[in-house]
Amino acid sequence: PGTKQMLEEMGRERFVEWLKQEKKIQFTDTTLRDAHQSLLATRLRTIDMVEAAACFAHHHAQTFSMEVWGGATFDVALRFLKECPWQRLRMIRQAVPNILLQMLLRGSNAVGYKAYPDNLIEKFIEKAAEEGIDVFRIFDSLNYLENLKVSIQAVRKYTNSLAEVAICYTGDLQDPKRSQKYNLQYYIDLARRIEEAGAHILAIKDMAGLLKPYAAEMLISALKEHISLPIHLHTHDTASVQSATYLKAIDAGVDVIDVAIAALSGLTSQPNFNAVVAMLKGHERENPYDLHHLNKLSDYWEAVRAYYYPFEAGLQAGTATVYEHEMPGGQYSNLKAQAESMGLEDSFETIKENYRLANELFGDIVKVTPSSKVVGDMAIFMTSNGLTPQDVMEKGATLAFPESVKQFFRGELGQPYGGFPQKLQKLVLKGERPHEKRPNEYLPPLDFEAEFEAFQQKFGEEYSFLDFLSYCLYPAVFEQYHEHRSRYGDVWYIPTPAFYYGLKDGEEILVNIDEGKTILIKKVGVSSTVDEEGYRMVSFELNGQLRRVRVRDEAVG
Ligand code: PYR
Repeated sequence: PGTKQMLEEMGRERFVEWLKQEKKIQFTDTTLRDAHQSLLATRLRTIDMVEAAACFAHHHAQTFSMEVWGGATFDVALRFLKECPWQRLRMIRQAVPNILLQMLLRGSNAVGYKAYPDNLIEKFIEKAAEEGIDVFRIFDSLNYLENLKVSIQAVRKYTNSLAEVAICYTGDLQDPKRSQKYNLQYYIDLARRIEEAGAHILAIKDMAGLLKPYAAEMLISALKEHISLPIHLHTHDTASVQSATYLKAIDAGVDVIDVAIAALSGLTSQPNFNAVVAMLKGHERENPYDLHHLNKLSDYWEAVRAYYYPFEAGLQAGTATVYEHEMPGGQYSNLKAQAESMGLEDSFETIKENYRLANELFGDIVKVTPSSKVVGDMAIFMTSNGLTPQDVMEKGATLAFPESVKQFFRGELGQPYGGFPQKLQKLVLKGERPHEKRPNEYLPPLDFEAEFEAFQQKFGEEYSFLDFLSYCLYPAVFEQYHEHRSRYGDVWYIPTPAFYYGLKDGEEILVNIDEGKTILIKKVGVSSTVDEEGYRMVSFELNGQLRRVRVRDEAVG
């Protein structure tokens, strides 16, 4: 049996005991979530995932879990791919009946960027578990435990799934200066409090790839000594030494590690699954895998990755500058794109340096979604206005700080460890009073019955309660998704090259529109003229029959 059946049969407590005493190192495959979030701007489409997921689950059934949902994938599915994230989860669950499915949950921010009402967080967790999530990896972008408690309790109370609670790793345990604030004692104390709060598993979330091999040995050994939870290690291979970190962590007793299939691994993604399996050959904790088959799966992903080339993050080789700026793997490419869109592409080196300086100004905070965006926005603000940290402190009273910076200092993300730097907080807030409690406490609960009814009246009864939850998290994005869907119907089954680049004249594609139902589309051509309303006629053959449709030419104003 796979881990899914084991959890169901054993129940949570016995399953956790099994995991702790299991000698073989356990693997989480992140290919369908963090790997493409960190390499391809989260753009991987469901159609490219499902068969590969089934094939992986069939051939590598000893895998601990597959991370397939949450983080940025929820937003991107609706916003850019015009896909329903819940449908994706359901399809993956069908394809993977045997392995635990895992998601990344941003605690009080769910899968968004701001705090939501507690009862929305609880309902989201309950429904995500019903639709297939077995492991909730819950983190807070400031390691603020108060922001995690509602999620931990919801997993325990409303589901049979596992609450895996993450400590975000930052700084450098080996550097006396960088470990003044985030030292071994900090991590041990936080881990103890996480254990007391009811976590089933502890995750170390090294979102920027800062945990070097000897620091990992130090950290995992200390945690194993002080807490009794199984430990799951997550990292990004930005500097390209993280397989060594895994080896040291495995020797120190870590229970599970995160890896991605070779073709979607490395650099800002997770370490290479295939290579880590090969590295552990002969190790006393080896968990044997069919490496040849993992390599074949990687060939599939290499071919699929080519469809997504416009979204490539562009990093060519490992970079140790990450130890200076500490930018998370998923942020690097986004910040670069943000800089380019503002005409600052030549200033990216300055932005990275300002990122480091902004973090210092903020009192050295944990940087991961959404706190990393605050630091990124401040770095861009400093760069575009030519401000040094000294300028910020001297002219702060007259500066219009970015909105995300104001939200941070108002306490809308929670309370940073060690508190806010008070002088800067006053300069940013200009007399406004900050929150002192967790941000969700200020939000009234949702009235699900009344609001779901209003939602269906607005969008139609074909939308379910799950769609309603998408709407609650992302109202404007959902509205655009609905508009797109009203015009074009479901688009998830369009093959990716056709979805992103359209068809060439004469090109034919086979589309699976439903189980066992296939249509053949051949593009014939497009009229050379645009009518007075800005439309062109597109001719195509549908299963051999000539059809014509009027399509708006978006290039015409
Ligand atoms: C996310 O929140 O999306 C991360 O990957 C940290």
